[in-house]
Amino acid sequence: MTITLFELAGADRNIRFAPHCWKSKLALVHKQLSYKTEPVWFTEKDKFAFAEQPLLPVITDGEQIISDSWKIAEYLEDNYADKPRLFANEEAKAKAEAFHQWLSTVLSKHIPGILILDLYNVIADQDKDYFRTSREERIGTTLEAFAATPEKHIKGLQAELSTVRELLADQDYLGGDKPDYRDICLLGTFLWIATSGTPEFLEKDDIVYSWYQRVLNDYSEVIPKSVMV
Ligand SMILES: N[C@@H](CCC(=O)N[C@@H](CS)C(=O)NCC(=O)O)C(=O)O
Repeated sequence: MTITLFELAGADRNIRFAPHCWKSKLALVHKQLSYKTEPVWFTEKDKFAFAEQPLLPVITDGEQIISDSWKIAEYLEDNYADKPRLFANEEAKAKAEAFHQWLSTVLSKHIPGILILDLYNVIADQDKDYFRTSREERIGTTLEAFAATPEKHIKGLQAELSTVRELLADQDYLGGDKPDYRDICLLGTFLWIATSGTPEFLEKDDIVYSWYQRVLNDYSEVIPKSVMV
């Protein structure tokens, strides 16, 4: 049975930028599962109406329908326990959940200011009104005003990464000597920036940059050529 991953796509349906969708795709690759993807524009929510909620990623696996990147990671881990682990044990899972939460609520707040206008240019024409209206309501200003100082947001992101730097000081991966779901979550977040059109957001002498090159190579089978350096 093939798993299908429904994920957000750009005007060019080969462009996939959504961070939570990246997390699920990377989790599928990590677990060496075969899958196909179904690209979805923001205004094509009818394509996954069966999931009875409006956000992506969604996966289907036979009769199973799972929404939400964290629930998808748990599902894949529980149902494909003989495949490479996303969480080495319960302690690693608890750490990954806390990290996932930190990424979504703390690190990610620096990111829209870096990429929101680039992303607007990448998405389908039929999505632009929906994207502008929903995002301007969320940020309380125009996309153009919000995107006026990307350098400030890049600096904020780099400063926020100090806790990641501490972890990487004496290990190659957030998971230890091999990647786990924490590495996948951070890589998915970085791919959001890189695939939206801002490939350079880390200093080359940053230990996080070295980690980024390492995981890009580890998951290279799904990394767009434009992101590989
Ligand atoms: N907590 C959810 C968040 C999902 C989410 O925010 N998905 C975004 C894409 S990354 C989405 O579907 N946006 C569609 C929209 O804003 O209409 C998860 O981890 O999967």
